[in-house]
Amino acid sequence: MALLACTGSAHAEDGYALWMRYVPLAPALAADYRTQLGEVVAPDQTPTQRAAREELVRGLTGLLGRAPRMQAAAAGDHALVLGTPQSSALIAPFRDEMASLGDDGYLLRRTRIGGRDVLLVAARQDIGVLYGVFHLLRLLQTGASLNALEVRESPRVRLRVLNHWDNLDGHVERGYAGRSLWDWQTLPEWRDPRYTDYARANASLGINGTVLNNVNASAQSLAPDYLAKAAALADVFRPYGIRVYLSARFSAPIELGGLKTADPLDPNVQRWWRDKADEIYARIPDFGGFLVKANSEGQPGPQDYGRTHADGANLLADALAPHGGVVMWRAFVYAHEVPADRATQAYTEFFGLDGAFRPNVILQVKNGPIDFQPREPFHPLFGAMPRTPLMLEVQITKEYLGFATHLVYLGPLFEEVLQSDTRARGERATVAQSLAGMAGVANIGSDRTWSGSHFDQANWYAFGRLAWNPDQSARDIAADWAAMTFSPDPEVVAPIVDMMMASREAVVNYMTPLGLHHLMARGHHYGPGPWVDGGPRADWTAVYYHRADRDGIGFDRTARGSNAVAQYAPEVAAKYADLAQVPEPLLLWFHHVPWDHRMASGRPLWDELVARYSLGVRQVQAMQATWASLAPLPGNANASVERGSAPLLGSIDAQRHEQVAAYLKIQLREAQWWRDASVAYFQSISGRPLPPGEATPPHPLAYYEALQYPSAPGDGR
Ligand code: GCW
Repeated sequence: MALLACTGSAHAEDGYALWMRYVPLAPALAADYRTQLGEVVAPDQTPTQRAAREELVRGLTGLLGRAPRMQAAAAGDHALVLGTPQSSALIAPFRDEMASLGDDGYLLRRTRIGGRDVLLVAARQDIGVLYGVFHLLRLLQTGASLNALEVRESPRVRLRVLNHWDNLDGHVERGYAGRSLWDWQTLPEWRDPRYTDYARANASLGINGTVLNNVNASAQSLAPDYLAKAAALADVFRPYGIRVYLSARFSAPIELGGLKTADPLDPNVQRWWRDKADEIYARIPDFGGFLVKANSEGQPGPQDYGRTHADGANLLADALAPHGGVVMWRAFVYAHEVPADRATQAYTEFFGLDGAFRPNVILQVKNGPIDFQPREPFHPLFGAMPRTPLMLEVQITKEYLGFATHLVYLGPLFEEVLQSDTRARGERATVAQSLAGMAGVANIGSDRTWSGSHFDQANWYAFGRLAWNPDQSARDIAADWAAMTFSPDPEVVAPIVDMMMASREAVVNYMTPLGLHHLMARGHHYGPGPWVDGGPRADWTAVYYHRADRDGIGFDRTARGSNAVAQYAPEVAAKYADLAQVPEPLLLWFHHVPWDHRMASGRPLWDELVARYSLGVRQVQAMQATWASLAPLPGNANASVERGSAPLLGSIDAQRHEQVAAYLKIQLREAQWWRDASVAYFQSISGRPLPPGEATPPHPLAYYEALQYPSAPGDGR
């Protein structure tokens, strides 16, 4: 309802509707679907049943041009039947064959019942029916055939969770999409309809959990007044299968409880957490549990008391266990007091704790060993903790990938880590195979587009789809998204998908090619800062990571250097440690390499590095050209807005086309800035001439070094 209200003609294509636009399909297709679907038989006794039914009505009305006929029982020749064995007599006969679907799975099937042509959206639980409705709507939105439809789906990953790094004052740490979506001031009384649309969007992907507050947590989030607010959000999300979780500050027993310690072995501390858990469950009976960042980047934790991470996690796990809650304990732990290579620290800290955690603890591990860089190798903890459930944490918000203004589709990045073969126990074992959960640091805020840009919606979308099934292809997901978000016309989808698929490599090239990492400006991470040195901690500087000198560049993580390679399974370690075998995209992650090292292209490393930076800029220009080819045809855009329908062949509506084009201009300017500043800096170190044909940066290095952006968005604080 809220969505319809908000997407009247005035806002027809402002991005608010996400991939759930439900604009009219081509008339012939719509007519065909109308006949095939016939009347709708759907229960409406529970909130989730009503959510499924309403979504279906909203979707069919929009896509097919008129509201479906709702019936109590199938009467006509064709019917679309929704339900579970409990809610529908028509579905009950399918009970046995749905046994293996699990609680969240569903079945879409074209079949005949009592002489009628029926399309079933069937599941064991109401939530599966809602997921099935979204799947069916996706098929219609992408123009798929419903003939002989037979889809069985169950999620491969149990916990599919967004992490909001939202502070209670509305600031979103590393957020580039406006302020926090949660209006703590007006909760719990006012339940903004936007919360419902947020839940719909997540349910459309199968996302089933949300951590409301920043991992750099305020203890205040656990205070009674904030729990009442969180409970109101939980009420809104519940029909959509989304559980609420909270980030817990480890020292909350001191700050809220007035205790003298937060020592996990102290009986008073244990009692405090048990009482707190009881209090939370009294308000939120299906509360998901806690997410914890401890003893990392200044956060309190068990090590403050000489205890281990397992002691800390188990403390909270014991408090939650009687209620069925879980602890998602983050492995993003490093300390600058420790002289070891930062890339090795999480593994060193945790791998010895395998088997020491309670069953309801899940270790949440970032995709790579440093920090959400444009490219990292997979984290060595994957495959190394057979007795501990692991969650993969990825960053949907683009802290290190150009914020919301750079068009970077993260599907290929997520896919790359998910398909990485850890060679655990010497056999093929991808990261995707063993996941207990996937967490995505959300890019969602108060911006009208939700995600800060139209294309950043694709990253939320891809995260959700991959969390459901981590073996899906990023390209296929992009194609679905583009069809639903812009137009199912193949002449629109194909170029957009190509552009999206190339975009991740482009950003790697113009920011951190060939395995370089963490070269962003200090603090806010906006723009290039390869010269960043000094300050409070070495592992927050760029020079710590690139180690460029007169002779060469790169971080030696072989046995001659930090030996981080030894944290991988032997086969993987051998590959990464060998200059002849290491994949070129990870070369400078693992090796310090002379400037004249011969690359696959035949060029010396120095020339290749400069060429990569320039290539990145050209790749953005190519995206611009593709986008320009999709410009609205004269007269078309307005017509489509007025009709509220899809744009005509080969074009995008003017409103969104214009904003994307403007953002691509920003991206090109900044890609050029990255290239010029980086080339100027590395040339000052290598002392080598630019390869023939490479333009000299327009400014001296000092100019780039002097640029300051104290008000860049999203900073941590
Ligand atoms: O990427 C870094 C960010 C911090 C963040 C931290 C983390 C929430 O720069 O802002 O803090 O990671 O993941 O804990």
